[in-house]
Amino acid sequence: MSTSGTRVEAAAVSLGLLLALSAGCSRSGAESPERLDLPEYACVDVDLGEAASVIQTGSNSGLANEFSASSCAPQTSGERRYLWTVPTAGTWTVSTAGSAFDTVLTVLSGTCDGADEVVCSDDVSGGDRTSRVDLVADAGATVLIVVEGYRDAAGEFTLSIGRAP
Ligand SMILES: [Ca+2]
Repeated sequence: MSTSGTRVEAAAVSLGLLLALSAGCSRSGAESPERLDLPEYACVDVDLGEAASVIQTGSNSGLANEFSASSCAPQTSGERRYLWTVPTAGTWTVSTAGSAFDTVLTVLSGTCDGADEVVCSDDVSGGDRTSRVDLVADAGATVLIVVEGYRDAAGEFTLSIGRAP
């Protein structure tokens, strides 16, 4: 009886592993191109998928100003937009620490045409003009992350996402 119980358990474990692997494969295989082709995410520059740790460098220099809806600061600069799917429930920190200019960071839920601001940040402090937000989210939630400059500020930036400390 205990032998049979062990077999069942082992079978269940490997089935679970197979399911997890195939789900992971289909997600990553479909990811960037297909998702960005969806009209509701046409504004997205980079699909970050379900990454649990992100460090992306980018630049908003010379880009068109297509988004000016952040409630944190006035912006006329161009922006970069990221799509990110929250990998596990909890509190996540999104930051532009290390950026070379005065950034504004906005996290929105919804699609490109109907996005609602969840949280935004202009300056971390009076002496630190980069931006940082903490986001409490459920697993699987999809958010748009917009990095831009205060007024017309532009340059090289770093976007980081990770578990809140
Ligand atoms: Ca700022």
